[in-house]
Amino acid sequence: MTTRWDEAPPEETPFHKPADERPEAGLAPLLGSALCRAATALHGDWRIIIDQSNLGETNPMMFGGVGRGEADGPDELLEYSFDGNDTLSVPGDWNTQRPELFWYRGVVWYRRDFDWRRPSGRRVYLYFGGANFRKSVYLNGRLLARHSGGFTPFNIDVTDYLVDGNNRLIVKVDSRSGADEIPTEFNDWLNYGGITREVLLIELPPTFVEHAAVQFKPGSRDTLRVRIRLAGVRAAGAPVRLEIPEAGVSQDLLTDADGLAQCELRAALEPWSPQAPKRYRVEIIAGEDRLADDIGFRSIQVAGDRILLNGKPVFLRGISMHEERLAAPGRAWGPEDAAAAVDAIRALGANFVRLAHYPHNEYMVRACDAAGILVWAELPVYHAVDFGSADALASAQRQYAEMIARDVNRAAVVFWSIANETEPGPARDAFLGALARQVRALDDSRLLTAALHGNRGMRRVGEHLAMQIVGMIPADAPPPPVEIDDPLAEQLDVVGYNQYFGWYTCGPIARELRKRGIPIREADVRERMLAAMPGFRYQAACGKPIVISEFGAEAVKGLRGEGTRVFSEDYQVRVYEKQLEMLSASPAIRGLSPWILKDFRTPYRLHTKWQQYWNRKGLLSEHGERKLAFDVLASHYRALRDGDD
Ligand code: GCB
Repeated sequence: MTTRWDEAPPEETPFHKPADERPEAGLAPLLGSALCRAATALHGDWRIIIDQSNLGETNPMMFGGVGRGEADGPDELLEYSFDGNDTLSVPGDWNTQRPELFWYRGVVWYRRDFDWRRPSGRRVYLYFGGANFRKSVYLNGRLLARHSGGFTPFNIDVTDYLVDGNNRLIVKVDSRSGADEIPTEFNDWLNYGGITREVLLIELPPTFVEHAAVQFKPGSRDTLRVRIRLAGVRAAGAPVRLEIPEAGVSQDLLTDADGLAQCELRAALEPWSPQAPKRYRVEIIAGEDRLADDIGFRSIQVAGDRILLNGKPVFLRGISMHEERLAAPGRAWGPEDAAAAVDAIRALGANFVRLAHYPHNEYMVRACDAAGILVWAELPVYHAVDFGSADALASAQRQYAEMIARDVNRAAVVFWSIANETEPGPARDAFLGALARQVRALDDSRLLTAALHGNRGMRRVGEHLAMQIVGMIPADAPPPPVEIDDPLAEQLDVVGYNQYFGWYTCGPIARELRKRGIPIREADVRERMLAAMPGFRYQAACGKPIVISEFGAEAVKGLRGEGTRVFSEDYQVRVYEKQLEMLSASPAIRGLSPWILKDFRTPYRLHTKWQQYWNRKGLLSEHGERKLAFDVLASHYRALRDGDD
């Protein structure tokens, strides 16, 4: 190794660090409706270097000189080069593009050259739809910005850093998150690395619409709440106009000195709903800038333990999904992947999808908006986050703000979920309390929810079953109610609840009984559990509506089996049948999003025969083929739909 580690970056190295060390240093406020703007996409093959030891930024013989490009000639020793053969397609995860990167967690450097003529008097934003996880963005040799978080967009005002002719963009992507991040490194899904979403150059006039939120005022179906922020405003009184031509709306507004214009106005608008996902073309005009987006309007509220959509009770016939392609490996992105997912959701007869466990790409949310599919959106506050960490909270709050800024105008999004399966305790309660307050302050027009952990409720019912098996209580003693006892429920509008009766609940009972000298096979406990499930009742959670945000069982496509054979399609069917019977009997349950639409990749599933690093709870196989349980859920939803939509 000839590299000198002690060598300081030479003076002339155009390596420049933003003085600001925050993880989101150098970013411009997020552009709203970015996908609706004319843009130059920087897609296609980008040159890459895999930097497993994370040397690039610190070693001057390597990337200390990112701006210089390649060596001057054959005599200059630089121990890096982008000019080999290695490329990755952007947008795209790296795991499924190169076999050596399948399990890789670490740093990859991306380089993309592009031609640009500096337009005079116009601003230029470099917009990333999402890249996992920590990024540093260099343009023409300068480190312009950092961002962390794998699933939300960010943008940089690059106006002053572009040159006429060739420009060189280098992005460092480190797919590792960290103990004080959201999510942490421990997740039951493969956390694909790379620049997984769009990269756009967006040209803007000097004064432009930075963001606009146009939705019904909460609870109303005839009054719009409008909030428009212009960038480039120097003094109060900048004019901006809102038009919804189809509804005859034309409203002139003036900004304050910060560029903010807001109002409420009455409008006769046909509401958006799953049956009729009506969207209007909404135009915002500010000087030379004209931003148009298709926006639907609806109200979503709770009344007691009911969920009201446009004032009428709605039952959420849903499904959960990860952001993976349906019939090909890897992360989903773009209109085609979204259309395929929407087709599968519709084939189930669903009107609702839980986009788990992180913000999915904007194309998916827009496709749901167009198709009339209600959306549960969530942030990966997943399991054991370091709830005492101020950094983790700051990260969650920033990522939530980015998701809301991106999706605030999507009528389909009815839930903001703040957490999945977290354990109650002072630190967790304080963390999620702060997050809940922030989300409500940013957007009070959606319902706040979280997927609570069913482990304690399941354990109590399991203990009852065990006592029946050993004869401590009569066989016909009614089971205790499934109690949702997490104090977080009080802070939510709708209580999400994950439970796995019929799957995870049986082994622990059999093992515990055997430990106490009672010889029983797991198969027998499974049979007892399936027989008992239709009798389980869910206790109302603080009188609020409940959505069963997960249930399921694993099955390998094509594996058939008698009785309770785990991983067989037949047993998955049995669990679905009993779950649906059980859940239909508790009136406070106002929706379901079983786990999960499609088998998904995960480092957690180590059964080398049946799982092979796939979580097999999909109703579709990893190749997108239907398992038998798909039809069980579809016919249940068809029956529920009669008379509805
Ligand atoms: C859960 C988690 C989800 C897992 C699922 C499972 O409760 O929320 O991320 O993948 O269970 O399959 O165990």
